[in-house]
Amino acid sequence: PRARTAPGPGQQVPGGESRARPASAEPPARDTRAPFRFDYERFRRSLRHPVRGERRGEDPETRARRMKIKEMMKFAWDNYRQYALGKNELRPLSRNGHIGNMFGGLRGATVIDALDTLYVMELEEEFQEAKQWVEKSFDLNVNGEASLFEVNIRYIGGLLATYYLTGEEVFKSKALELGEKLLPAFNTPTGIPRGVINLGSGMSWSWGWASAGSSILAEFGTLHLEFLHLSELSGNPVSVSLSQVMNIRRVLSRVEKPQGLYPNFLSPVTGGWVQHHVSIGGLGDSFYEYLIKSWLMSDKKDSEAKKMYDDALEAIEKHLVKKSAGGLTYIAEWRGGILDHKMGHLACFSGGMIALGAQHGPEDRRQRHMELAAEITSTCHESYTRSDTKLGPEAFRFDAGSEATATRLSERYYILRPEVVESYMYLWRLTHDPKYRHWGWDVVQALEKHCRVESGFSGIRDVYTTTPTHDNMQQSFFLAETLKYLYLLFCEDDVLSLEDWVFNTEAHPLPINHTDFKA
Ligand code: DMJ
Repeated sequence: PRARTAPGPGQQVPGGESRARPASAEPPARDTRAPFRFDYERFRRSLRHPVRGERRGEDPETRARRMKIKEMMKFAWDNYRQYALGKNELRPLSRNGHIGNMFGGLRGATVIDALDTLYVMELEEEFQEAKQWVEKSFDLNVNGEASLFEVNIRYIGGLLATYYLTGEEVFKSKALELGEKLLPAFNTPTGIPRGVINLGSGMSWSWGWASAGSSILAEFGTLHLEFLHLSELSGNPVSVSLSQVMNIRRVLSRVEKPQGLYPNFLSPVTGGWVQHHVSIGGLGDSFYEYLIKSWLMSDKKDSEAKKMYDDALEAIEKHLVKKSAGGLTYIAEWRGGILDHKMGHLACFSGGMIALGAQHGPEDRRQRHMELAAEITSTCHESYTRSDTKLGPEAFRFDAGSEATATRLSERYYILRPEVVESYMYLWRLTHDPKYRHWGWDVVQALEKHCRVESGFSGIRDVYTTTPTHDNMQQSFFLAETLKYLYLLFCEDDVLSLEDWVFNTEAHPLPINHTDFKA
């Protein structure tokens, strides 16, 4: 084996100061050190548990529930394959495909998002169907406007995870090729990428709806895990993808934070905040998630990420965590110092994140954070139980007499989102309190009753009626996340063990860097 020449995931770029290059600057000089090769076999040997587990001893009911969730996955996949293969998502009522405008001409979002779930659930035939589509039909030579964030978390995340799980080269090479196509988005004066990129021309710009040409915290702050792995697999000792995300980290660690909080909108030109809206839900969410997961993925070496996470959580606890009149703990949003007493469904991932982060630290803090995580998860559970369908709304509020219920017509929908069952899965693994499995099973039954239609699963427009209308969309994250987290909730802890894997924000497992995998 060659001496280690490159930083692994979560470690600093040598020299540490290379900034992403401005649009007008010269391209970075190619690194002249010898390339390395990622040693897949060595990586597999470093895992502490077989990826699909090996423990026995579960009771028949748990097994039956897991099998039921596997059946749901097969049903979702079979219908997608039959009516929409090669499109991005299935429209289960009209039985056709949906392309959408987030993926810049890329197709097969559901295939890529489903791959690792099919693999982990041992749906072998279906996994082979998906793999064949990637080999024969997944075309990266496209020309369209893509969300950098969505392409990264779904496509890059799904391809990387499937490579690590299976060792099949096709997934690695597609991930690397696609990763290269995303790099021009970083050509801004600060190196903070813009949100939209044309995958053909490399031109990038900000979302029209984002204030004053700003970039979104949850978008540029949710690249770190995938880009570190792209760097690790690329064979380039100091890869561009690594220096780009380390630069984002540097900008964020240095910028002044109001009350220690991170607003959601940052200018890619000046590097300053554009608006003081803070949220642990949409627009902010996965930035915080990637801080703690960067530290975990680095095998707890990336202490800068851990400190940023600890400081951010402290500010959140101090300024945003509230208790309702009815005793429910929630995380409010913050608009220039004024609190908005609302939680989005998206914010419900935070129960799992806080529980995961709580595992490491002094005992008193650990206990406080585990309590906070359990309370938030319980509040999110309340948002489900207080609806007629037993599924939760897109947003719920704690004002004007409401307690974990939606007050606006426009916030009553449920689009098969995963965040609540994601928190159940983490809380189950970290506490083994059986209530989390009970709550998860309630969700399975509600999905079957209200979202399962003849040809797939559909979101619903109103969770507060027992006869909801369907939105005719089977979101790809339903297969990547919702069904995967539900399945894992009824697995033994060694299936995709938290000792070996961190889940990206689309639930794609990426390995913890226990050792040096260079050949
Ligand atoms: C997913 O694509 C990811 O979890 C993302 O971080 C947030 N939204 C959806 C699911 O709700």
